[in-house]
Amino acid sequence: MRRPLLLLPLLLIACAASTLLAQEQPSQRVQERPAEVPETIIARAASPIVIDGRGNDTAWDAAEKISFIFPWNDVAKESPQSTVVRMLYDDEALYLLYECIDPYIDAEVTEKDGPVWEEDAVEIFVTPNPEDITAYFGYEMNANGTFLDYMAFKGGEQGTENIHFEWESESVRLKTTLDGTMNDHTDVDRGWVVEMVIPMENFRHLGGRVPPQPGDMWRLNLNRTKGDKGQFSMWSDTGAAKASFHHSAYFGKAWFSHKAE
Ligand SMILES: [Ca+2]
Ligand SMILES: [Ca+2]
Ligand SMILES: [Ca+2]
Repeated sequence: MRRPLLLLPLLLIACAASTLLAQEQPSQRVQERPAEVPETIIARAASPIVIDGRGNDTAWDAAEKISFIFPWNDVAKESPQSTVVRMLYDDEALYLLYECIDPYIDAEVTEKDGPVWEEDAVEIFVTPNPEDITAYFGYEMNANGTFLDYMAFKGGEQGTENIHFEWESESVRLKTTLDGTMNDHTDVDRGWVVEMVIPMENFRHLGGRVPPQPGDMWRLNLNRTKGDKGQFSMWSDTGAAKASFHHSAYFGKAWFSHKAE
């Protein structure tokens, strides 16, 4: 009976020490925390997009090119694995194109909702409701086209408190293409592409206007995991001391364009 009482103070000390340790752990940041979040314009798709993992559809020419940043890596010392993302929309869907430079492509997860974030993967975190950006949808796609989808709540600097992995999107399609060899690091690859369409119906349930009207703004972030030999990178710096994508207060602002451009 006495043992728990004796252990309790020790446990409290241990907890206090670990809290202190967490506070004192140095930041891994190499960039200043951002003063403002970035903004972009999502143009309307002016012509059909074939989801084949190739960005040669005419419609993509009108999309703004978003380059990723590396808040936690000194890319002057490490060769950066750069990413360019393009987005388009129409009344039916949001379209995404990720073009990833990558000398070492790795992706083994093939099961829907598997841990794709542990390998080469890209992501979009997005909410149509600018009034409450602590709740958002997450999509994570690895280099072999496997994806994970969820609703996340209470996104903060250390992560989220509550992710609903059981939520399932409907009729999402994506296709990846590789320029290199998968899971073979004896050679040097060039990269991979994800082309994806998310029907607008999947953005309901968190408030905001779905489908978006011209001039509406959604908060979102675009991310890339580091894979076996890469770096974490993203569009909007989450301001986190260590690599973390779930700090939704720092999601960028994406404005839906009035016209096909
Ligand atoms: Ca295409
Ligand atoms: Ca890689
Ligand atoms: Ca390879």
